[in-house]
Amino acid sequence: PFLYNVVNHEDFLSGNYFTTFIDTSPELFVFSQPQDRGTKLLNYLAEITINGFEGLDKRPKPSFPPVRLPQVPAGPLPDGTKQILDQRGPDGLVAWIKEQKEVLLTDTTLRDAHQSLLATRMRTHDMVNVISPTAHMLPNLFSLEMWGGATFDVAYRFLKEDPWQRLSDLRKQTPNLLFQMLLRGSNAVGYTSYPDNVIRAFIAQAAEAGIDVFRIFDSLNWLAGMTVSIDAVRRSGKVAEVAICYAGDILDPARTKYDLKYYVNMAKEIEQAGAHILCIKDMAGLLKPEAAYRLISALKETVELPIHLHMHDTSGNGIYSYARAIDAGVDIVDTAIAALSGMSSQPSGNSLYYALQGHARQPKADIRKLNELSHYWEDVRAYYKDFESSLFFPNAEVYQHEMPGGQYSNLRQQAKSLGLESQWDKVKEMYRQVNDMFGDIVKVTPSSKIVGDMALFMVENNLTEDDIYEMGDTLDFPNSVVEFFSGQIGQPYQGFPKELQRIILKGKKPLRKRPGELLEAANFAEIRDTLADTLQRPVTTCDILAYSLYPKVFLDWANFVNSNGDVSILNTPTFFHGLKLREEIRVDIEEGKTLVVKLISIDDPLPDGTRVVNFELNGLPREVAVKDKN
Ligand code: 3PY
Ligand code: ZN
Repeated sequence: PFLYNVVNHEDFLSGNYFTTFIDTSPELFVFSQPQDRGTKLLNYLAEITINGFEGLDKRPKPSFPPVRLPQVPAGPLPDGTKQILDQRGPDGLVAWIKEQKEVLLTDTTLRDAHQSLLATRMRTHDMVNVISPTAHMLPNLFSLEMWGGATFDVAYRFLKEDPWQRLSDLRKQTPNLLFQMLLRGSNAVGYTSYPDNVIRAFIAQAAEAGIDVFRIFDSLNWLAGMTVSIDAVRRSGKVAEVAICYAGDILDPARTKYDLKYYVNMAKEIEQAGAHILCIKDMAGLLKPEAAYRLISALKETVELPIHLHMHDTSGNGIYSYARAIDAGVDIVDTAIAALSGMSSQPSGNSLYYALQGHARQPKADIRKLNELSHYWEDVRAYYKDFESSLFFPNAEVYQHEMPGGQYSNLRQQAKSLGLESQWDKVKEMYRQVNDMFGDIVKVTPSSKIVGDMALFMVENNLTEDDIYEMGDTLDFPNSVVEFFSGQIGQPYQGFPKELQRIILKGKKPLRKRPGELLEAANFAEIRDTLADTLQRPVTTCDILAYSLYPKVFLDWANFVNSNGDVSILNTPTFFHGLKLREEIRVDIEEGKTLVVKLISIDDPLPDGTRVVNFELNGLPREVAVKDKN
């Protein structure tokens, strides 16, 4: 009504007014239909109750005991690293890190842990419920890694929620801890190269929305793929943590490509490029304990930067490698809360705490609180049983296949969908063989996916390495492989294997430049216009950026929201399984506004397969018709 008063006012209509806010805010004039959030929510609940959640086997809604949510401790929220950054800036933060005697911890529970264990399916709802206790109970953390990597597109694509909203909801309740994200350099949070203006705008917006530490990597360890990001992070006043992805094995004299010298040189280049922190990103968990000691020792002698070590615990040796890295002086390590740690996830913070008992660098943490938080995550993890990865035991085979923690279950799923599940051992072997054919490359999103695609292609078509060289001219290689060899995700260290490149490109000339330099800049104004029609609400910069990265994924999500509303407010069992007969739920749609929804009955299908689902919404009967797809 307020807006209508403005636009109907006589002075406004005659142009006799002075506020520039109105002139410069066209979004004030985008009027959406009054939304009936209750109706939209019933649409979703009816659909899920009848047809189940896409991609999940439909089964009766399981019962879960109440989660053990820790109480927020009494007393004010303790200050943390966020205050240090805000008061002293990135350089002040770096100086502070170097003064710490104890090793610092980054907790990855909200990002990499569930990306690696639960196919990235953790919903904002379950994060927000525990964020205030976390902020109170773990004030000594260096940071919370809670955004980026695959969580961005999975939020829109599968969870039907807005990752920017997640960031904002978590930020509000965590004023004391640094928020950290994983940024794939010129691939941002996507799988392909984007124009420089998209990378810059994305970083500026993420910084504005609450990200403090940007862990930047390039999937081929190509520094040129990271320089735009480093510059943009520095301009935003935030912390540029620049990663070297760990590849090869510095303990194996036969693997000369990525030797200690390689890491030392790259660390120097990263320091010169303006990094605040150096990260060793061991995305597969290949850094053996003695290698960790030698690598960190050498880097400590080489650069002034604090060093942050990221590992996955696939082999089960993670804590041992961390302990050796800590002896060598590593400043920060990544751990997850016990209940979401281990295997393809990060080593457990709870275990590391005890592993370093009696050690001068034992991290500052309250172990009882870590355990309480772990109880919460143990209960919540049960909601996501359907997404559990298939890796149930420490698997030292990772030293052979070298697959990143986040890829293992994904590739296995892909193999299954191609009917290759019984040949999984062969796929793993082929993965390593493809790596060697490609010249022993760094394997992390997106380069790891390319190696995986080629391995599946070869197993599916029963091709050997010799076949590729002998009959490659007649083969239709996967798109991602062709893109890789044409230089579209960057240049690998020591270049492409020439013969294979010639075969795969079939005469096409590869790119030698940085792809971002050649891509046409995104036209944000045009995107804003495109989105205005679809969104039925003012278009935000976050929307424009999400669309720039993922046009189709974003539009699908926007259309979903138009029909179903904001489903992130549902509890997780209801989101995945709908309602049981006679079940009643309370849904807080906004502060002080609650919907009470009860499923009364489901009618038999009509001849066209439609069923009427009968609800009570705030005590009043409501019907929704749904096509039964079973
Ligand atoms: C990602 O890019 O999502 C990763 O987690 C890489 O390790
Ligand atoms: Zn990781």
